[in-house]
Amino acid sequence: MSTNHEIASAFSTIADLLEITGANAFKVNAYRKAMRSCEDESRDLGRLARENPDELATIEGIGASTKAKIIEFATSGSMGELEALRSQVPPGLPVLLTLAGVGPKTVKLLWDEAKVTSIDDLRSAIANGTVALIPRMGAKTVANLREAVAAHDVAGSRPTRYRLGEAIPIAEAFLDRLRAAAGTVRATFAGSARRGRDTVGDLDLLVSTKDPTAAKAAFLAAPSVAKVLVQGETKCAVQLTSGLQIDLRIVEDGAFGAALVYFTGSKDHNVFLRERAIERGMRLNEYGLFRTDLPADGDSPLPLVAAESEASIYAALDLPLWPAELRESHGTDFTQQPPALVALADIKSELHAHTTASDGLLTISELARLAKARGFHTIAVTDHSKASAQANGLSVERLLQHIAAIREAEAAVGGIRILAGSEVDILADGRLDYDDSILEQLDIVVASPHTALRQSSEAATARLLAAIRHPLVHVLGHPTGRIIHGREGLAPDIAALCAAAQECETALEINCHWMRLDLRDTHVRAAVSAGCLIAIDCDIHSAPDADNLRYGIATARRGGLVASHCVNTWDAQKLQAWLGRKRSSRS
Ligand code: DGT
Ligand code: CA
Ligand code: CA
Ligand code: ZN
Repeated sequence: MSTNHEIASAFSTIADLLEITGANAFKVNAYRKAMRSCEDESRDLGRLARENPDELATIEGIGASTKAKIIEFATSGSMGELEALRSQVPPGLPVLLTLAGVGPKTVKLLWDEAKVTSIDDLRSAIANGTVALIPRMGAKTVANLREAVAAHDVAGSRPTRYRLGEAIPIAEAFLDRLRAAAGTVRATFAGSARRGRDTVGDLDLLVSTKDPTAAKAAFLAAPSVAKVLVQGETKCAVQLTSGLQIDLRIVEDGAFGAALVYFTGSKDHNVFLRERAIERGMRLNEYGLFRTDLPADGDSPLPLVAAESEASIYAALDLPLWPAELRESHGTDFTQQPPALVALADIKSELHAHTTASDGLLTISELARLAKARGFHTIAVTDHSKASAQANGLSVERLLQHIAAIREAEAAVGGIRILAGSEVDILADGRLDYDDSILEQLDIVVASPHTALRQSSEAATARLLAAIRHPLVHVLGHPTGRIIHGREGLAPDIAALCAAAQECETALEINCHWMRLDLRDTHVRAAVSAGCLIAIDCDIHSAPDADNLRYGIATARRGGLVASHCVNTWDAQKLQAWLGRKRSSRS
């Protein structure tokens, strides 16, 4: 996956540098499109380029020229065009692009008109007033630049995106404030957070109200606000002490649906919707969908077609209402009916949880009661295996005692099936951490990689394939071991894993913890198209971990997962039958 990310970022930089050096927009857009395709691709592009280069041309958004560059990168580790473009601009110039809200257009203007080629240059050009004198440079842009330089000086290298599970609780807290304000009708979050991306650049909130002043006041007065960036009648923005930015739009309730469509995005999806509107003689913007094809009548406003709800707008565009998580640009045909995506309420079991026996905080009974309170029919106790010594992994002897304790707890708690399981380490060479004779005694086996997470893609593929094909393994836990903003994790051949998992009826896990979200969305998409089973599990170590389910669901939905392929949605009987098929020697 890191190769894909490297190629995507090379394309992104090429696009930026082309724009700065004044190349035509068509070429710039082609690189941006290729960049998104590379980010979305679940197969490793480096491997594909080396082993099956013709396949590259079949990827939506990859043309002859970008295909050649992927091959060049895969074989040489660099791209000649990128190096050439870099040599055409001063070395400090690309750094300006890392400033918040500063894009290539502004950088080009600063360079052309004020000879600004570094952040230091920019700081002094702002201070001595040169920047304000640049033609086509508005006062607002100058203010933004000043903010951005100041933020850069304070924050240095803070990660620029926030993890979903860090951002959503903040969004909810702000929405609570807005809902409590006088006059509020509806309040929700939009943007990438609503689309369920694993990280968000900023939060986008939307409120409809009869009292905009009250909504604005409630928003700006939140204690975590460090700085007010914008405070207009319909538009506010703040930066929190954590650095996270929140944008707020205040609208009349009649236009809530139009605003929600617009601010949910993605930008590409919005472009698609607007073009669709134009084809039908209409115009779509954040205020509504309007007719434009009626005879002009002086200055009277365009007739409104729809604005109040998302459903009314999609319907008027002759489209099914697409779930926010799928409003991305994967070459989706939005005129087709979307899949009936898995939802939070479909989940009926948790198959990956730890207790005080290894590194969890809950006893078996506490865990079982928690699962019962959530309406689950089954909870699996899957403590760590012996190789995970740092997590107090269980020796064979302790595991056998633990199984007995689980049976006792099941009888004592009542009303919920407690599976005796283990999260067994997949050792670096693909062997499992317990012998088969031990694994056979467990109701469920989750096999996960915890160590050697920097091994080669080839070694990782072989290692994980061995676990998937192991006849006693039910679930492959957090398959890559990535930690968002922490470590890349393994980069296995996802297509090969999916093919084997499908064949062996081994479920691939979406680990719901917001630091993991592993499988990630693109991997889920590959798994869904291969027809794999998916487990959506919270990897519970303490009670609040169970609340991470929503992030795993969001990831599953981004991958197009339907309930029938998610083992956690099955009733007890169907789940038991699947678990039992991998224990046929005992039944
Ligand atoms: P992020 O914040 O980087 O994780 O991603 P988003 O998708 O939340 O992007 P953001 O916050 O810049 O804008 C929120 C939504 O507003 C975006 O998904 C679509 C809409 N939007 C913002 N700017 C534009 C634009 O220039 N054109 C169009 N068509 N839509 C825009
Ligand atoms: Ca956003
Ligand atoms: Ca935003
Ligand atoms: Zn684990």
